[in-house]
Amino acid sequence: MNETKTFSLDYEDNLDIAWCPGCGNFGILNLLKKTLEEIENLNPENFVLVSGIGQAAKIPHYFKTNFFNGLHGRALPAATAIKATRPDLTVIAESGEGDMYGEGGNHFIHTIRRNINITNIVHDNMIYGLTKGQASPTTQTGMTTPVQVNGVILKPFNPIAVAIATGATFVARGSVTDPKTTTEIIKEAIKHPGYALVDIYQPCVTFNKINTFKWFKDHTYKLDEKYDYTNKEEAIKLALKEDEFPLGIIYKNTERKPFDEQLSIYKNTKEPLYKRQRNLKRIEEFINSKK
Ligand SMILES: Cc1ncc(C[n+]2csc(CCOP(=O)(O)OP(=O)(O)O)c2C)c(N)n1
Ligand code: SF4
Repeated sequence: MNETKTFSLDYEDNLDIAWCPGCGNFGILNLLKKTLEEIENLNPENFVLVSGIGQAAKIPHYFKTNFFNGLHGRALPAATAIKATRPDLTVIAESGEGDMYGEGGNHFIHTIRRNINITNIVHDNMIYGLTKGQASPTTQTGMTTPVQVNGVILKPFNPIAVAIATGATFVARGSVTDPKTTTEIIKEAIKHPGYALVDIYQPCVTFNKINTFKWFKDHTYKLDEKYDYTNKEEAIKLALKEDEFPLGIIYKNTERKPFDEQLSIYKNTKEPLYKRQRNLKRIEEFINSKK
């Protein structure tokens, strides 16, 4: 293994981690570190973690690597910009489901449409944890919260079905109740040449007393090895099931080219923009041509 790797819990002893004991975020943090350590040729130097705002969005603070904290819901546009200027970097956009599907819902759809070559990890605890337990887009119908005192009246947002229907090229679900499967999924998602969604179930032990660790264990199952994730119709059918939820790669398609491969700026050379020589004469000519 490469000596320069430092995706370890190096900072943990010195930091007061702001998550409740037992929070599912710890499980995702630990498995992500382990997963990144195991990926060949991946180092903190060629990796960026991008998040928004929330409990899940604090994940880069406990991680020794490059990171960028966007505004609430803005992890994906920031990740897109990084990837467009530095296609040589491995980029993970990671946040809570409120951040990605609520405040960032519009970006979720359009990042999928563009097929940006990033991995989008969503910590799905079915609640707004940071702001003390209001309903999030994936909160179940009927659940009472300090704001939805008569129970949530909306049907939950289905990220898996929306992602497949919008043209996502890699759609998967993990859960902290099954770290092994989730680790395998993340490795495949990072390798995937295009946008990869990994929605990960995690309990919020403080504000969501319904979707507990046991609930996620009881309502999920691992997809059979024979399952054909290239069959879009079957994947949609599976995504629409609302009683139990499959863990694994639900849909994958490698036919669509990722966004940065289609940008004309990278047509003749893959060299990232920051390394290229500025041609001041050509810039001047361009400006003059617009006068
Ligand atoms: C534009 C904007 N709206 C609302 C907020 C308040 N806010 C901060 S975090 C958050 C919810 C985060 O929930 P989620 O993304 O599910 O993450 P969790 O805290 O559960 O990990 C909200 C509503 C904000 N910071 N900015
Ligand atoms: S409130 Fe919920 S999401 Fe936030 S740290 Fe505590 S358990 Fe985790």
